Amino acid sequence: MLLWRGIFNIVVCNYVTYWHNSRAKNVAASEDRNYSSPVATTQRDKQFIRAALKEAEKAEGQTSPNPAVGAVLVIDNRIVAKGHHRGPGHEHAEIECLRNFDAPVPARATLYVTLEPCSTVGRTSPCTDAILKAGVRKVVVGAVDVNPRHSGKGIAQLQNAGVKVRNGILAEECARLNEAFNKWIVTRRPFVIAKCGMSLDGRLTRPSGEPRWITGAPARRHAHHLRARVDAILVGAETVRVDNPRLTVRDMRGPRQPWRVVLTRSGKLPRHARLFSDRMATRTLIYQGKPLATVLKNLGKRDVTSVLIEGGGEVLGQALDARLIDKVQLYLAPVLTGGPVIAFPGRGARNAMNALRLRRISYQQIGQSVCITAYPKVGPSE
Ligand code: AOF
Ligand code: ZN
Repeated sequence: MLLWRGIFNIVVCNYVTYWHNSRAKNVAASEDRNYSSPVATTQRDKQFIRAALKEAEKAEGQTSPNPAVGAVLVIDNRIVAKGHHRGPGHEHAEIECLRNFDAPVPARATLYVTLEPCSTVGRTSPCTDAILKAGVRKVVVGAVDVNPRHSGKGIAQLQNAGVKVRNGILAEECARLNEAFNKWIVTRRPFVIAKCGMSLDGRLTRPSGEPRWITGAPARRHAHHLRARVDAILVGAETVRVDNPRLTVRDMRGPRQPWRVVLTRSGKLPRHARLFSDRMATRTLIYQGKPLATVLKNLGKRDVTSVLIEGGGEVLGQALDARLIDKVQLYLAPVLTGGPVIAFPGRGARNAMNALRLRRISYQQIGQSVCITAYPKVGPSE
């Protein structure tokens, strides 16, 4: 699995790099005569792709299994229309943007879009056709769509029809916005986030008789926001027995309730637990006696593009041992509990060389806790 994910990342990264390099030549060739200089063009492109990203973020976490995409139409350095994709079956960002403009598009207009326009019929018809039909002559793209159905084809189609295309503007930011979609659409496996609140000594619970929370309210609120962005939240049976969690999305914009997934070996689960008896009970799935990898594969088939593992330790340990984690979001509270309930037990790494190393690490203080987000390194050479 690790090897496969390594290959996936290398293929995608190399492909994107190759694409950017080959586009770089076209960028110079396709400069509009009116543009002052390549540096000014890039600055302006970044500025408007940033505006398109802001549009895309409006529906972040609500478009699954589609990506979040934003677009702006610019005439004479002014944004004249905006649009974003709202989810499956809804219009794509470019179409919404052009519809919002609602007038003939002059040849000097430029369409900025965070993701390469699609080129084949899906739930909606191809954006490339609509762009050409609208008379758009210049398109600036953030990231290539890694969806094999479109990847590179949309840009090629536009160029073949004489449209000037610049690509790879803020590509990393644009791709990061859809990190879950980008994995799922290529592998059909969900993007896995391991989340937990722990003591400084890596424990998940406090001594019995004390409040069960390790981290403070601000950190818990912060963590809660993650739920609104994923397609499924996964916990082990012991967490259901001990904590009786709701795993719902509360106090947030957008009504989407992620699947609630329970892993159990014995099948012995409290029937009256909230997950099985509240008004969201139909959003709970139970997997009995299945390895985590099999569960994830099955969830991927159900169009689950992202899974948040919320514990307990046993499931987190399994995910670590099987190298199924794509991102960690850990909250460390300034407390030392000691005791046996550790955050990632499992078999553990055989030696330091085999430990899961992290990269792109960010540290954020939230209340008295520190939130660490990071991504596993995919190969020994990184
Ligand atoms: C775009 N603009 O705003 C989005 C795109 O089933 P459909 O027709 O909605 O197509 C979904 C695919 O289109 C999706 O997997 C992704 O590759 C692309 N998404 N493309 O031009 C958009 N959301
Ligand atoms: Zn499209």
